[in-house]
Amino acid sequence: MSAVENHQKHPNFIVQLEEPFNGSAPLEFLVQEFITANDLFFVRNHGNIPLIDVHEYRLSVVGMLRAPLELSLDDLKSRFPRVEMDVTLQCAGNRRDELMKVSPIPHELPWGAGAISTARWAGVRLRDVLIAAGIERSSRHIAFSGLDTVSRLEREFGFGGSIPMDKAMMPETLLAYEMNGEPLSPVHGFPLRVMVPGYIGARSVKWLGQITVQNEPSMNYFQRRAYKLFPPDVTLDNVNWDEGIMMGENSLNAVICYPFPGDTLPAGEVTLLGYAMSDGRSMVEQVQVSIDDGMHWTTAEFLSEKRDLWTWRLWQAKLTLAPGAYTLTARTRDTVGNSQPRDTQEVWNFKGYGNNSWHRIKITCE
Ligand SMILES: Nc1nc2c(c(=O)[nH]1)N[C@H]1C(S)=C(S)[C@@H](COP(=O)(O)O)O[C@H]1N2
Ligand SMILES: [Mo]
Repeated sequence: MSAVENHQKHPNFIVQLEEPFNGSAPLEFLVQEFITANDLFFVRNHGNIPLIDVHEYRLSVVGMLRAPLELSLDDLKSRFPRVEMDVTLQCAGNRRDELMKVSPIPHELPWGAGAISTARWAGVRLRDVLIAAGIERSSRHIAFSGLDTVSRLEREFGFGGSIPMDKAMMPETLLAYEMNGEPLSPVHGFPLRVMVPGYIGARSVKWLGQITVQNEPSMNYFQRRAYKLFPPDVTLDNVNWDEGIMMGENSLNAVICYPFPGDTLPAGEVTLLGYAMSDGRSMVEQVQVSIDDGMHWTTAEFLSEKRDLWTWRLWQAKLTLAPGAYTLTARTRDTVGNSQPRDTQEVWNFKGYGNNSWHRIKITCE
């Protein structure tokens, strides 16, 4: 069986890496539906895919709590109300390939713009579990660790990270056991994962084994070293890992999914398709496209009415193009008027995270 079949993915799924398994849908598949089908949902793994026996499975909730808990999946389902929510998950490495053209980014996966997908998640609210465990309101961070095995710095441990207590107590932050009406598949974190809407994907820890309430951010490699933002002059050779900003919220982003870079299309009316994603603080208000690098803009039309902080908005824009070569540019604005950085150079960082510069693709019309 191929890796794609083995992990229940679509025949057109693009495998970034087989071991550990990483991949994403072709962009034209991604913008077909508001909800991404499970077999097209991107996969980002740093280690193995643990096969967990749900009967043996226990989630431990420990740390600064009056009543630490050990919960089976059935305990979670029966003790806490079920909630369903549409959430778009975006990897911090989405659009890294454009940063790599500015300057090399060694040891990282060259994600295109497909490291983003949307699902309807079902699970319980993290806050309900923390309250049942007697959380102390003065505690500051909620740390998660996964039951997978990752090797870094000659050590083996589970992938982990943390979020601030305030975010953990928000009603949108879930412990999810279902994705689009099905139990999580092994690659997406069976039997339980965290779902932190509005935050980089890395905080949505899969195969969740432990939740720890503490005063400091997680000591896990993926909180302390990876997923930090550094200025452009910092490289692997001069980095001080104690500096850098731990990433939390996403950045406002817009992408053209159709046409594709390098396409040759008949001149005349061309319909662009794409997505726009909020930063988790204010909603996407408008998407615009330009053929003259931002001198003039055409406003795109949203393909659905739904507008919230946690999901993408799919859009289309019709342009009439005479024969010639074009650079198509897209950008979005949110309800408070924030927009995106104009140039990729501005956002370049040696780990290649958070690229939300204006998306540009080159096409030709004949
Ligand atoms: N345990 C564990 N959780 C994890 C990861 C991982 O490697 N191990 N990858 C993280 C990253 S970087 C992202 S972007 C999302 C991807 O979730 P998905 O594979 O369901 O798309 O899972 C996050 N949770
Ligand atoms: Mo990620």
